[in-house]
Amino acid sequence: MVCGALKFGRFTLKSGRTSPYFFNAGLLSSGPILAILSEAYAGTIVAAQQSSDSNISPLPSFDVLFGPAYKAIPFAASTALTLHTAHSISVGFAYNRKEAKDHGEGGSIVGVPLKGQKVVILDDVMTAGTAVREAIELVRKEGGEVVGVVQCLDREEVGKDGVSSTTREVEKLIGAGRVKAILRMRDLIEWLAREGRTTEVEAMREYREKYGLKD
Ligand code: OMP
Repeated sequence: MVCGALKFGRFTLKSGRTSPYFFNAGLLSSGPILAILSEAYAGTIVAAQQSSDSNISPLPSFDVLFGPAYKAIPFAASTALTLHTAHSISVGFAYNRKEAKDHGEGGSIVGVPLKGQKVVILDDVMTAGTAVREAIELVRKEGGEVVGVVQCLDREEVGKDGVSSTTREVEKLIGAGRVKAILRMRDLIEWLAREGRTTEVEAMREYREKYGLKD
């Protein structure tokens, strides 16, 4: 099913970097795509929990999936559903409002309360790590403990210092081996090469030389 979520051209990213590709997870918006995507998130979580790699501690069991507003909200909800129906794992889900509400129940978090809970942040894309850091701070402010991050796409880039990888930097905040992804930039390049899309592969490799992870 083609939904156009992966585009090639010239894009200015949140980090100010000019990228030859852009992944718009907002277009992953149909029932069939959501079913596949939530199974991919759930499968990534389950595999990380069952990891037998002696160098990396497995992802611990957790209580809540947190989907930062806006794009990750439906993904967190559908993955919580899939974890239950396909893997018999019961977790809650929560997300933030971008505008805090000052009436009714108030606050900026919707869904299960995060206080005292083990939380996995589920998000769409990670580049220089600004978005995921904000989410980590939000969860911590609410009294939750972030035990993992699962991205749909890890662009495998360096962080804001331009030296160490964003993944490493985020793992310094939440623990080694705790940042997972369904897809990485290397998977996109491999897929494009298989499809014979040499122009895109070249552009991606050039970009990776400049901003790709170096450690
Ligand atoms: P960082 O905050 O730099 O990690 O960038 C990640 C965020 O940028 C994502 O949450 C998206 O809002 C946006 N983004 C994409 O959606 N797709 C991309 O391919 C690249 C970006 C981006 O701006 O880096």
